[in-house]
Amino acid sequence: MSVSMSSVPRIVITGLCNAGKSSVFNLLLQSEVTIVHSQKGTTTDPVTRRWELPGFGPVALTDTAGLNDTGGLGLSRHRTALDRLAAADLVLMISPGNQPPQPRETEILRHITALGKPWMAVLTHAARPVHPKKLALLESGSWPFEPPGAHGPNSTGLSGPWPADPQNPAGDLPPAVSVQPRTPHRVPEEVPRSSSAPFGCQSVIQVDNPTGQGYHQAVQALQRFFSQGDSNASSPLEGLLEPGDTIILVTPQDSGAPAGRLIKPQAETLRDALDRDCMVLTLGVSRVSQAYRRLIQSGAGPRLVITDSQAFDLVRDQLPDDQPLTSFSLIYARIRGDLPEFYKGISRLESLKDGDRVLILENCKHHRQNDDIATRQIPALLRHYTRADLEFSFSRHLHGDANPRDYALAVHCGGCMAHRQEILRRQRLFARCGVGMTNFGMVLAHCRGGILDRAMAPLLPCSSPERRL
Ligand SMILES: Nc1nc2c(ncn2[C@@H]2O[C@H](COP(=O)(O)OP(=O)(O)O)[C@@H](O)[C@H]2O)c(=O)[nH]1
Ligand SMILES: [Mg+2]
Repeated sequence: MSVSMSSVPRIVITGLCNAGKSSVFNLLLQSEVTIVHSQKGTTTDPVTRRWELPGFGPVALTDTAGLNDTGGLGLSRHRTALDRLAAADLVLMISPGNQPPQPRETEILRHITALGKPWMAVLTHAARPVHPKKLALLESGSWPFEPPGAHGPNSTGLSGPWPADPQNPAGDLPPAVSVQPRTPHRVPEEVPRSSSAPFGCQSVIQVDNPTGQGYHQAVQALQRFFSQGDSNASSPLEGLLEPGDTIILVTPQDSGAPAGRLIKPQAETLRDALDRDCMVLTLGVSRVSQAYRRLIQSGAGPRLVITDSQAFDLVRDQLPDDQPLTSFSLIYARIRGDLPEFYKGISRLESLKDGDRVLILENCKHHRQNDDIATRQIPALLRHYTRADLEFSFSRHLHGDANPRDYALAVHCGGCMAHRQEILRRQRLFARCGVGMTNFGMVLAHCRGGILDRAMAPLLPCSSPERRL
C-alpha cells in the first residue's frame, strides 16, 4: 500500500553550516541524495525523501540549510528551514563532536525546545575525540535548558534575523582541527535520554560520516523513539473486542463523503475488526435500528456500535441506552493522542465567555465542504452550547509562532492522518500553558448528543476493568 508523505512521521535535520547535516541525511538514506561539501551554504532549499526506517516503516526525512547561513539568500533559507522545524515530529540536531558547542547551536536548541519538539543530538566526526566542553554539556544534560513554553514559542528570536556575534558575525563553526581533549579520548555509546517524555533530548548518537560508523545506533535510536509513542493502543480496536464479537459501523455516505471509497478511519477500523476475527455490519444511519433488532433476534447483540461523530444523536435515538456506543473520532483520539487529556479538556466549555478565542486544529488537507465540520459545524455548535460570542481561529499545522496562551480552548480533529507523536506534542504544549484541548468527536457527543460519558465508557479502562487500553 502506498503511504502519502503527509501521513508519515517527519524527521528534520538541522544544525550549523558544515556540521555534517547533508552527510547524515545521505548516511541514513544510504545514498548520495544531497551534495556534501565543505563550502558553506551548499544546501539551499530543504530536501525531503521518503525513508523506510528499518523495523518501523516509512518516515519523511528532511535536510535543511544551515541555520547560520546569512549570506545572499541565507535569511530566506533560514526561514524555510525554521518552517520545516515547526512541522517536525523529531529533530536531529547535527553537531561536530570534535568541536566546542557554539552559542548559535544553543540558540537552535532553545528554539527547538520552545517549540516543544523532541530532538536527538547527532555528533559527527566520531573518529575524533569528543570536545571536552561538548562532552561535559552532554554528560550533565544541560545542553540547552529551559522547559518548553518557559518564554513562549519563538522566544529565542530565531525566526528573525540572526543576532550578530561580534567575534564571529557569520556564526561559523571553527575550522575542523583536531582538539586536544582534557579528558581521555572516549566515544560514548549512544545514550538514550528521557525515554518517556516525547520532547527534549531523546538520545545522543555519534556518527562518522565517511566510514558510516554509527549508522546502526542511529537507526536503533530512531526505531526506539517512534515505537515509544505506540505503547498504548496502536490499532483502532485494540483491547475493545474479542474474536467472534459483532460490531456495527455507522458510516454515513453523504455528499461530503469521497466517491467510491470509505474514509481512512472507517476503512482502518473495518480492516482491524476483520483482522480480529469479528463480524462487522457496516451501514448508513437509516438502517441502525433495523440492524440492531435483527442482531438481538439472532441472539448476538453488537458488542459495540461505532458511528461517525456527526450522527451521534441520530444513532443514539435508534439504540437502547445500555448499548455501548462510541465514534470513530474518539477511537482515533485514543490511538493518536492522550484520550483522558482530551476528555478533561471538554470541561473548559462550561467557563467559555464572550470574546474567548478558540483554536480549531486539524491535521490533513481535506477539501472544505459547505457544511464543513471544522469551519462551520464545530464553531456553530460551540457558540450555541456556550451562548458566548466566541472568536475562532483555524490551523492545520501548529506553527512555531502559535502561542497557546492566546486561546481559551483548542479543539482537535480525530487526527487520523497524523502521527501520534505530533498530537501528543500539541496536547503537551497546550497543557503546559494551562489551556484545555479537546476533540471534535467529544464536542459533538457532548453538545449535540449529550452522551459524551456514554461514548467514552467503552474506551476508558475504569469503566470496564477487564479491557486493556
Ligand atoms: N571527517 C568527517 N568529515 C565529515 C563528517 N561529516 C561531514 N564531514 C565533512 O564536512 C563537510 C560538510 O559536510 P556537509 O554534510 O555538507 O555539511 P552541512 O553543511 O551541515 O550539510 C564535508 O566536507 C563533509 O565531507 C564526519 O563525520 N567526519
Ligand atoms: Mg548541507
